[in-house]
Parts: sequence; structure tokens; C-alpha cells
Amino acid sequence: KVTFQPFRSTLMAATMLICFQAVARADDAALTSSQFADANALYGTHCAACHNGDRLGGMGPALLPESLTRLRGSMLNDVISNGRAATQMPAFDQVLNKTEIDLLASWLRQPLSETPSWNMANIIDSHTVFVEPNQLPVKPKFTADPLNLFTVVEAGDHHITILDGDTFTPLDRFPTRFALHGGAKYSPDGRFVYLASRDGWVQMYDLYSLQTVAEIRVGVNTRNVAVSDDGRYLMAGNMLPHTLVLLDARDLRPIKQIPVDGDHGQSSRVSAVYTAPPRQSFIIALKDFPEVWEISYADTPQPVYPGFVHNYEANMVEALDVQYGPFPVRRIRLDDGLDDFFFDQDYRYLVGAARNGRDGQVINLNIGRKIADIALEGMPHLGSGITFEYQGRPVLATPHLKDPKISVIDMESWETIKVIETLGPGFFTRSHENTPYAWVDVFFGPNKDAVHIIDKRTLEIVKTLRPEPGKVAAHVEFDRSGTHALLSIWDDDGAVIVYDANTFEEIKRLPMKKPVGKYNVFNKITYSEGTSH
Ligand code: DHE
Repeated sequence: KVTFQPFRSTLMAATMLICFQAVARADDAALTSSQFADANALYGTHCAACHNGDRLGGMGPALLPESLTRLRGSMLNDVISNGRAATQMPAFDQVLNKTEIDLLASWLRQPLSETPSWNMANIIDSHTVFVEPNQLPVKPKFTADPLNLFTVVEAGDHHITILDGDTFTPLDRFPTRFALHGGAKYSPDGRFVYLASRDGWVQMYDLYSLQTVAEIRVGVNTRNVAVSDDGRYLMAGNMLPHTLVLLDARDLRPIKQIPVDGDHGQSSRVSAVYTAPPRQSFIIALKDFPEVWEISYADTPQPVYPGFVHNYEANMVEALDVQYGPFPVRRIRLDDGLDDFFFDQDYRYLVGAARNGRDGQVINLNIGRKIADIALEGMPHLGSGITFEYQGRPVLATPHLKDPKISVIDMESWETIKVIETLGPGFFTRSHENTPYAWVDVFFGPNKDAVHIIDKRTLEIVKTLRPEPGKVAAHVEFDRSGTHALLSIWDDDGAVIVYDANTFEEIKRLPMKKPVGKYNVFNKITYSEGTSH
């Protein structure tokens, strides 16, 4: 019998911890000790009830420098003053004066005096199963093709829209935790979608019955999650604390917390976690020392489900190591640190951007060392690169975050075979096996509203769209058949635009609140070469 109690954890945790005093470093040069004390008191009175006394989040999100980086300039002050539309964050401009709001905002940008911990007990305690997996219906409650659904992340008000990919009509819209980041990940059969928020929450949603099944908080600041290709495991990578957390993908129950420790007592933030299906392993990119980790989930005993629960409160990690064991960590030591990764379709090669911003490196994962350097100036955004065949050879196309260009690289010789000039640096590229075109956005600069369409056969730009002048147009995803391309107008008053992928004609415009990413079930579960994995 599953013993988790629905709905028990989050609100309780939020209210129980109000009595904790928020702590940050008093010696920070930006604030005097009396300002520091004043801010601490303001926080205790006005913020702790929702964000927790320790600033790690409760009903509201965590308020740590790590989670506030995207609120640049005075944006944090504005949120405190005016609140957040469509959330429970109220406006404080009638309660606090400007000096108090500015002080509070500066104080929230100070790090905590100690790295916050989030251990296995916290993880277990945060776990909620809303619907027992064995109570879920066998069939979808709609007639649309369940493999042609899209999960659209609406960052404007922290919601997900589930879109029918045949008719492009929404099937459901539901709230998520604060600030989802990274791609939505699916179970291999396409039934469940897993979402990770920047402040550590993982949500599991059933696409057949259109409801949330479970959620759990795996860390204080989380990077992303990956699902094993056999559908048994979910691996989450954290920035805070420096850990990996392995979950059972059937209801998110925690299996194991793995510290990311180096040789000399140091530990590392996790840059990203990926699934490598042909290797039956998770590949983990580290930020703070030059290593890539590979954790195999092959040859592990079949988990006893849910028989281990009677031992649950005892010593979970050890008990479950025996049940699931052993998840060995293979540490691949590199000469240099790498950022932003890309894999070939066989997952033999890993391409990473070197920290010097000039080169890319190719690592052969089988032999565990660098085998080639690639000339890649201008901060390539390899994570959103795509592969396709050009003149009989596999190539990789990647945008650059600093330079207005797309690099096309031969994946056999690792030579750059073409640099396609664009109207500005881009963020995402997308294509599909059934279309001759690749779509790339111009994310930065005066032409941020432009999207280029490149012919994969000639490597020439054949069309430039400007669907909403002045607003960023970015992140394309194709439907299952590759006949439609969906593009985001990246704005609170934004939209998802559906295009005919052959004629580039607009077919439909669905209003949405800053729809950042969208993910087609079929393309993701088949690891399409035109989309992110
Ligand atoms: Fe992302 C994916 C890293 C900022 C939107 N981003 C990813 C992934 C990584 C990453 C490692 C792959 C994870 C996955 O899909 O599981 N992102 C980073 C950064 O290091 C960076 C530059 C700084 C940071 O704040 O973390 C960063 N990312 C952003 C943004 O500012 C974006 C534009 C808006 C946002 O929502 O934060 C953003 N990142 C995205 C999106 C994806 C993503 C939409 C998924 C792309 C996909 O199609 O799969």
C-alpha cells in the first residue's frame, strides 16, 4: 500500500517554518548591519509567511540570489511594489515605502550565510501523490492523437497549456510551480510529462486524464531533469545543494540523493542532466570542476513496486540502494570545463563549448577523452543545436548567443563547413525529419522579432518572417508529421503561431502568456534529430 498522503507537504511546510529567521551574510559591503537587521525584520513581517523564514520557498518561490538572477535591474523592486498578476503575490506599495522596498530587494540579493541544505528527509517530506498511479484511467479522455500533443510552457503566469496537435486547440491549462526551466520531459510511451521548476519542484502530469499525479521538491535550485529511456527513472540535477536526485518515474518517489563531490573536498553545481538511450545511462555536465559523469541504470534489479514502502521511514537510501542498486558513477576527467552540451544521435560523442568562448570540444564518451577541437567563436548555444544530413554526411547546426550566425559542422571531420549569417544572435534552432527546412530565431538585438528559415539542402536562408514587429519571436517546435511549425511570440501578451511548414503561411494564432517553450510528445519520445532531447 502506498503511504504518501496527498496535499500534506507544501502548505504545511510554509506555515510551520514561519518562525525561522531568514539569514543572509551581515558582512556584505552593500548593506550596513543596521540596514541588514531592518531588512531581516521586514522580511519576517511581510514575506516569511509565503516564502518561508529561511527564504527557501513555501507557498511562494525561493528568494535567493540564485533564483532571482533573471529579475534584472529594478525588476525585483517592481514585483515587490506591484505584485505579480494572476498569482498570490500581492502589491506592497501601500504597505512599505520606497526605501523599505529598495532595502528589501537589495537584501534578497545577498546570499545566505551558509549553503542551504536539502537532504533526503526534506525530499521525502515534500513528496505528494495526488492520484495513485493504479487509479489512473487506461485510455485518454479525449479523441486527439495522444502522441501529437504539445506541452506549452507559459512563463508569463506560470502555467502549462496542453495543446491538441491535430486541431491546435487547448485541452487543458493548469498552474505550475514558479519559473519552469528546460524542456518538458515525457515517459517513453508519451503518457506522462515531467516539469522542473528553477526552485526545485518536479511535477508529474498525466496526459491521458489531464491531471497532476505527483510532485516533489528535489533541491533548492534545480537545473533540469531527464527521464531514463526505459521509463523507470527520473534524474534531477541541482545547483543548490550540489546534488543529483534519482526518482522513481512512476510516482516520483525518491530513490537516492547523490552528492556531486570531487577529489579534493570540493563539490560542484550540476549544469545539466541528459539521457543517453543507447548507453542506458544519464550523462551529467558539471559546472565547477572539469568532469562529465555517466551514471548507468542498466543491469539494475527491477524495483519491487511498491513493496519497499514498509521500510520507507527506516533508512531510505540504504534500503533503496538494495532494492534498486547500484547506479555506479563513472567520472570522465577532462582538461577543461565545458558549458552547454550537444550529443550525436548515437550518443557516442559529446560536443561541449569551452569556457574560453572560442572553441568547442568533442569528447568520445566510450574512451572518455577529448578527440577534437572545433572552431566555434561567439558562444555557441549547443544545447539547442540540431542534426541533419547534408550531402550525405551528418551535420550539426548551432546558433551563437553572441554572434549573428549559425555554424554548420560536419560531424565526421568536425570541420565547420558553413557559417550562415543571420540578423542577430539566436537562441533556438529546430527542424524535423519530414521537412527540408530548419527554423532559427534572432533572439537578441534590434531584429529580435525576426525568424529565419534555412533550406537544409542548400544551407541558405530562404525566408525571414516577422510575425509581430517589435516582439521577440522564438522557439519553434514541429508537430508529429513535420507539416506544421509552432512559433512563440515571447511576451506576456504573446501567442503561439501555427504555420504551414511548407508554404510558411500562418494558419492559427493562439493567445498565450509568454509561451517560452513547446514540446511535441512524438518528436521528444522518438528523439527526433530536429528537436532537443
Ligand atoms: Fe535555458 C533549456 C541552461 C537561460 C529558456 N537551458 C536549457 C537547458 C539548459 C539551459 C542546460 C537544457 C535543459 C533541458 O532541456 O532539460 N538557460 C540555461 C543557462 O545556463 C542560462 C543561459 C542561464 C540560466 O539562467 O540558467 C539559461 N533559458 C534561459 C533563459 O533566460 C530562457 C531564455 C528563459 C527562461 O525560461 O529561463 C531559457 N532553456 C530555456 C528553454 C529551454 C532551455 C525554453 C528548453 C529548450 C528546448 O527546446 O528544449
